[in-house]
Amino acid sequence: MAAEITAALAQCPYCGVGCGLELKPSAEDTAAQPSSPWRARGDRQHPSSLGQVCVKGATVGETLHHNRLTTPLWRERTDQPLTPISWELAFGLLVERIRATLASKGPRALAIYGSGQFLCEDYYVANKLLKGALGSNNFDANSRLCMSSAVAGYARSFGSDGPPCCYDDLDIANLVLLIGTNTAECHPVLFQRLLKRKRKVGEALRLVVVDPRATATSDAADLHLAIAPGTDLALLCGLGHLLLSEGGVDLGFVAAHTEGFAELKTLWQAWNPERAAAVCGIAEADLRQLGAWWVASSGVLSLWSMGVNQSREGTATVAGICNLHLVSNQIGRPGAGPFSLTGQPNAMGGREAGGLAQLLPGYRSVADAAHRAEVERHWGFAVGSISAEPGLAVWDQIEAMERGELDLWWVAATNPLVSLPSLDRVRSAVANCPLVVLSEAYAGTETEAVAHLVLPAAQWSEKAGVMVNSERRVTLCHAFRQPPGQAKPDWAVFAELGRRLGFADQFGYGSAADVYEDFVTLTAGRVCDSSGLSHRLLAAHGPQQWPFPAGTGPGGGQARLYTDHCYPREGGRAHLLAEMPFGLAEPPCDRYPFVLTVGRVLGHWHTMTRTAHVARLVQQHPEPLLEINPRDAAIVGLLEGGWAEVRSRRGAVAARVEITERIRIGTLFLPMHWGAAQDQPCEVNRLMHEQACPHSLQPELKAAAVSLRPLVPLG
Ligand SMILES: Nc1nc2c(c(=O)[nH]1)N[C@H]1C(S)=C(S)[C@@H](COP(=O)(O)OP(=O)(O)OC[C@H]3O[C@@H](n4cnc5c(=O)[nH]c(N)nc54)[C@H](O)[C@@H]3O)O[C@H]1N2
Ligand SMILES: Nc1nc2c(c(=O)[nH]1)N[C@H]1C(S)=C(S)[C@@H](COP(=O)(O)OP(=O)(O)OC[C@H]3O[C@@H](n4cnc5c(=O)[nH]c(N)nc54)[C@H](O)[C@@H]3O)O[C@H]1N2
Ligand code: SF4
Ligand SMILES: [Mo]
Repeated sequence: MAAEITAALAQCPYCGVGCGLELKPSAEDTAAQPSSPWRARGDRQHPSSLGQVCVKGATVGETLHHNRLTTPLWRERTDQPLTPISWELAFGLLVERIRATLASKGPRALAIYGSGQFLCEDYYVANKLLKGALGSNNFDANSRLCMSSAVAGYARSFGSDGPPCCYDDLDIANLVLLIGTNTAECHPVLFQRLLKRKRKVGEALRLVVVDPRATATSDAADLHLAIAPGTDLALLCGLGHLLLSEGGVDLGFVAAHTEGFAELKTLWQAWNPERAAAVCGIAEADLRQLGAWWVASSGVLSLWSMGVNQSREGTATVAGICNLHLVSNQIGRPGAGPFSLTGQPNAMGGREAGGLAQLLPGYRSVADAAHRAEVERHWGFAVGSISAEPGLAVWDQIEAMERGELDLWWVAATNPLVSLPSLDRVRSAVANCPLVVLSEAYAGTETEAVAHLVLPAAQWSEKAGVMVNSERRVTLCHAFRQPPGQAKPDWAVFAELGRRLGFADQFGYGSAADVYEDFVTLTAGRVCDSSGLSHRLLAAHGPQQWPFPAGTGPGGGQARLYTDHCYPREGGRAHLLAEMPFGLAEPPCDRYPFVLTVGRVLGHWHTMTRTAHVARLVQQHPEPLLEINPRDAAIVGLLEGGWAEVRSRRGAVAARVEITERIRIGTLFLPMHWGAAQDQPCEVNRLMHEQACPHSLQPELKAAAVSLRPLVPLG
C-alpha cells in the first residue's frame, strides 16, 4: 500500500504552528525499498503556513524508520530484559490486571498519562475508555507541563478555553509583544512571517521581546526587556499602571464588556513604573517605551509560550495579559488580542477532546453534573458512570505512586522520565507502581527503562487522524506509510481494550473517521464547535478553522473568537482578575545563588527520539551547553568550553560551559533535550522542582535555584 502512494498531505508533527506538509517518497528507491526516507516540503495550499517550513519539518521524513518498536514487549520486573509477546497476550494481561484493580482498589488506582502529540482520535478514545467505561478521571497529558496555564487563564478571564486570534493577525498588528517565547527557534515559521513584515514596514511594526535571555527572537526586536526570571506579572502590572496614567484605558469598553475593573485599578495603581522596573531588573525608560507603544498602537497582539505558562503564577500571568487587552479594547478584532502559541502539534485538539484530568470533551468539565450527563448520554454509559471527582493531574499521579495507590500507570506518546520535574523522585515513585505500560514508537527511551509492558505505536505518517494548530485550524493527516511490524495506532489499542473489557458497542469503531465523527458530534453548541467537520470534508476541502458548526460550508469557519465581545460567562462579560505578583516559587538564596532556566533549541524536538536521528540537526546542536554571563563565570571560575557542576536542592548535573553576554547576570540556561539515553546526557530535570500554579497545576519548569562549581573535564 505505502509504496503506491506518491504524495500525501499532513500537518507537521512537531510544533503547534501546524504547518502543512506535502510528503513524497525519495524518487530513487520507492518501490524497491518502501521504508526509504520521505521528503517533506511545505504545502502551499495550507492556509496556516502557505508553503513555509522550518528545518525540523523539512527533515521529518528522515526520522520515521530508525529504531522502531515492532512488537509488544513484557517483563515481570524492571530488572529483567523485555521480551517480545503477542498482542493477544498483551491485551489479556491488561484486561486481567484492570479487572483485578477495579475489584480490589477501584478505578482511582488506574491512570493514563498521554500527550499533545496524540491525534484527536487517540485522545478521544483514551478518555472515553478511562473516564467513561472505567469511571476514573485520571487521564492527564503532558499539556499539563505546557499549555495548562493558558487553558486555565482563558477559562478564568473569558469563561472558556480557546485562543481567540489567528495567524493573519501577525500581518495586521502594529505592536507585537512576545513574552516568554523564543518564537524564532520554537515557532519558526510564524517568526519568519513576522520578520518578513518587519523588514518591509520597519517602524510601523514594533516587536517587543520579554525574556531573561537574548535569543534569536530578541535579536529582531525593537526592544528587549531582559527581566529577571519570574517577574512577568510585575511587568504587566507596571504596564497596566501606564495604561491608566497615559490614557490607554477604554472606559466605555470596560463598562460594557468586563467586570472587576475597580480591583484591578487598585492593584495597578500600586505598581508605578519605578517599582515594576526595579522588581523586573530593567530600565524604567524601557517599560515606559512599551507603555507608549501600546497606547499608540491600533493593533496590539501578545504572543506567549512557556516563559509565561511554566510558572507557579502562570495562570495569573495569562490573566494579566488578557486584562491589558481587555481594558485597552485590543481584542476581538483583526490584529489584536492575547494569543498563546501552542507547544505541541495537537495540544489544541487534546483540549477539545477533554484531554486533561479536569476536562470532558467539548471544553466540558468533570465537575459539572450537566456536562457529565451530556457526555454519558452521548457515550452510551449509565447515569453516574463518569466520576464527579476531578482526576489526578500528572504530579498527583506521581505522588499517588509514591503512596502505592496506583496499580496501573499507562504512559503514551510522552517521555516523562526526561520531561517531568524532580526526576529522581519520579523514578523512585514509578518503581512503586506494579504495572507501568508504555505506548511508544521508538525503542530505548528513558521511560522504557521503567516500563513492564511496552506497546509499539504506529505514529504520524502511519495512522490517519486529525490535528488542530494554535490558530484553531484543523488538518487531516493522511496515513501514507505502513506501520512497522505489529505497531498499532494508539486509538485502536484503547478501542480494542474497551471491547475486551465488555464495551463492544461503545468502542466498535471501524476507522479513525468513525472516531472523529463520534467526537465532533459532542462539540455541537460548544465554543469549540467542530460538528460540521469530518475526515471526508477535510480530505476534500483541506484544513478548516473552528468554530465550524454543522451546516458550515468549506472555508466558513471563524477566524477569531469573541468578535461581538460577548464572553461565555454568566452575564457575557469578561473577568478582569486582580492578582498580586509573588515571583518565583524557589528564589535564589546564598546557598543556591543562580536561577537556572530550561528551554529549547531550534533543531531538536523535546527528548530527541526523532531529531537525534537527523545528522544535520545533530551537527547543528552536538551537545547541551550551559549559558552563563561572563561576570558570573569569572566569579565562579568557569572557562569557556570547560565543565561545570550545576546543583539544586534535588541533585546535580554536569555540563559544558558557554560564556555569553546574552544571558542576564544571575541566570543560567540549559536545554531540556538531552535525557539519560543520549550519548552526552544532561538530565536537567533532576534539578527542577514540581511546585505548580494553583489554578493550572502546571509546574514551574522554567526556574530552579542552583549553585555552580567548576569540574575537571570528564574527558
Ligand atoms: N525547536 C523546537 N521547537 C519547539 C519545541 C521543541 O522541542 N523544539 N517544542 C514545542 C513545545 S511543546 C513548546 S511548549 C514550545 C515552547 O516554546 P517556547 O516557550 O518559545 O520555548 P522555551 O525555550 O521553552 O522557552 C521560551 C523562553 O522563555 C524564556 N524564559 C525563561 N524564564 C522566563 C521568565 O520568567 N519570563 C519570561 N518572559 N521568559 C522566560 C527562556 O529564556 C526561553 O527563551 O516550543 C514548541 N516548539
Ligand atoms: N525543565 C523543563 N522541562 C520541560 C519543559 C521545559 O521547558 N523545561 N517543557 C515541557 C513541555 S512544554 C513539554 S510539551 C514536555 C515534552 O516532553 P515529552 O512529551 O516527554 O517529549 P517528547 O520527546 O515529545 O515525547 C513524546 C514521545 O512520544 C513518542 N511518540 C511519537 N509519536 C507517537 C505516537 O503516535 N504514539 C505514541 N504512543 N508515541 C509516540 C516519541 O517517540 C517520544 O518518546 O516537556 C516538558 N518538560
Ligand atoms: S514551524 Fe513547527 S509546524 Fe512548521 S515546519 Fe517547523 S516544526 Fe513543523
Ligand atoms: Mo510543550
